[in-house]
Amino acid sequence: MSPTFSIVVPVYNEAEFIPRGLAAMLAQLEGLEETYHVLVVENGSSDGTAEAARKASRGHPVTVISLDQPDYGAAMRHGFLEADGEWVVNFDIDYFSAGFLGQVRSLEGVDLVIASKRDPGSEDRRPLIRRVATLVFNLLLRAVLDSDVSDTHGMKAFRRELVARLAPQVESRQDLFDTELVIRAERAGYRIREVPVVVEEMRVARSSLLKRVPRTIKGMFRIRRTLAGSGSSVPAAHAPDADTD
Ligand SMILES: Nc1nc2c(ncn2[C@@H]2O[C@H](COP(=O)(O)OP(=O)(O)OP(=O)(O)O)[C@@H](O)[C@H]2O)c(=O)[nH]1
Ligand SMILES: [Mg+2]
Repeated sequence: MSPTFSIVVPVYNEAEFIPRGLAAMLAQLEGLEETYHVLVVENGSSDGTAEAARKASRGHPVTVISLDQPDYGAAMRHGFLEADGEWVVNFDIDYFSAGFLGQVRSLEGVDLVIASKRDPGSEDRRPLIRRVATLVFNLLLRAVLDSDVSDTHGMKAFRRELVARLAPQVESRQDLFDTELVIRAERAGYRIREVPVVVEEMRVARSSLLKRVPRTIKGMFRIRRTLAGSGSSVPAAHAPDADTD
């Protein structure tokens, strides 16, 4: 039977952190009333990440998938399309919360739930530079993609039907896969709810903002071009209420 939550966790060169990160995640999930399955998707790691994940997940409802090329977006896409839960969720190995799943469960009439670091009720305990990066990203979502969503990075839960329909259309790989999926969902008229979150780093940040910022800006303009080229901003054929399949 398919679980309530399919949780996709992309991982890359995380052999050192996985014993702590995955154990903490599984300990939180064990407290859930709902059923769940975790899909750890590794690609291109050179440090034995997949073996570490298999070892740390023994005895738990976890599948570890290994692919070739290091690519966050490709790993997410693969995991999302494998997922068979009622809700398809994404967690990072260093950023997750079973409490978020409880919030998702309590909401009705929603297709996509985003734990937004920019929600007025959120508490972002990360260093100033990371918070500023999130603010800039938020402004770009508005300015470049004309979006009302305040955050697309981090924890999210999508109804499986949305994923099945829109994930195959997403062209972005690397960091912008989930951003494009959220924007496509917004433009297709899916019901989106943002919920507050407490963000605390489990380890020192390892990604370089210097490399990431120009890549993100370029990627957002590419999404804008792709979606402009795909017709109207609200493709009726994709709107949940106009389903003719
Ligand atoms: N499969 C896969 N996972 C990746 C890749 N790059 C990053 N990840 C995973 O994506 C998640 C988020 O990556 P992080 O390195 O924590 O990056 P971040 O959270 O955006 O930034 P900081 O934590 O602030 O450095 C983690 O679970 C990583 O292991 C990749 O190329 N392939
Ligand atoms: Mg992180």
